[in-house]
Amino acid sequence: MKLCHRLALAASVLLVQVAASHAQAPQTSNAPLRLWNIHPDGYPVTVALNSFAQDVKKITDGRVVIDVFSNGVLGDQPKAVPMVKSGELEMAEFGLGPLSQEVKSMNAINLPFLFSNTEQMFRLLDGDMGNQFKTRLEAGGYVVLGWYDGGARSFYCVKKKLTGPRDFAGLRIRVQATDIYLELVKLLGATPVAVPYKDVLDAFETGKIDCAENNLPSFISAGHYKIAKNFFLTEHVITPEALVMSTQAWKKIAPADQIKLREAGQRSALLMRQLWQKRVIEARDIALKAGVTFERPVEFGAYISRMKPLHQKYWVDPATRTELMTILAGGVK
Ligand code: BDP
Repeated sequence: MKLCHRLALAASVLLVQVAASHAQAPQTSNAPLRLWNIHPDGYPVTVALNSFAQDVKKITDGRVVIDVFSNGVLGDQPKAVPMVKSGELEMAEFGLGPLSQEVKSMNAINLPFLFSNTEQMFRLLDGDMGNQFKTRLEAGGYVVLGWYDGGARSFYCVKKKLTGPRDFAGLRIRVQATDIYLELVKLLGATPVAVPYKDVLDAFETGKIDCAENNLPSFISAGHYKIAKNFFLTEHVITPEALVMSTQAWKKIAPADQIKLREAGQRSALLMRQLWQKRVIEARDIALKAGVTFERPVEFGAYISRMKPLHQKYWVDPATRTELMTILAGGVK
């Protein structure tokens, strides 16, 4: 075969291959959107995000493709939050604590001892108040596609068995690096130590901290239960999380697909909330089998009165007052 024929043949083979690969690949006009997630495979958040990504690909006929990056491989939460705001990262699922560092009015829903259960919280979030929060977050750089469940957070320690408010004195307690959590721990008479989520187990092992606080599913999935066997069911913060998209990235999505993304986001949130209920029960069983002991406060009055300065601060702040009034009108612990 002459050289020119061989070249023509090679070119046509290449063309067929390119055409075939195009037939398989989705016809996306944009690069896949990266979705940040701190949790491991199988965790309710991760399962819901994967289902969201599949749903979106299907209902947009492959125009919007989402790649879920779990286990915090794209970086820790405190770094990821501003990256979504600036548009460096397109999507994420965040806890409200870190998010309220960027959008201050979100602090209203993150205060301690506001809700008795998640139903109270979701009644507000799925209604007008949730929509007001969405507007504020959107102005701050985050489009909310779904309110996820962040569960009820409680304290747990390696050595100390907590049973009452006085037991907190002098303990070094790991918190997220957010104002409310830092303040909350100080008001209990302990020392807050801000440690990124992925480093908490290490901080326990090296003795940098005595205790931490989190929900039961994270207590298990992050392995904290292997070392901190004394659990104190304070449920001091009942909090939502949010599936968010960077406002910058959102503007590049066609309006018809934006509607589809919102619908898929809401479906994933409902799925996540269902999975969460189940996971809390499973997590408790795993903890009990591993020898974790559970204590429960006898009454909450002493804790709530210690939180007064914190509640006061956000009560007088115009950025949070209206939301706080709405929440209190909806039921207090
Ligand atoms: C987990 C939340 C995650 C927080 C983490 C923490 O899902 O958003 O970053 O707690 O305590 O339960 O840092």
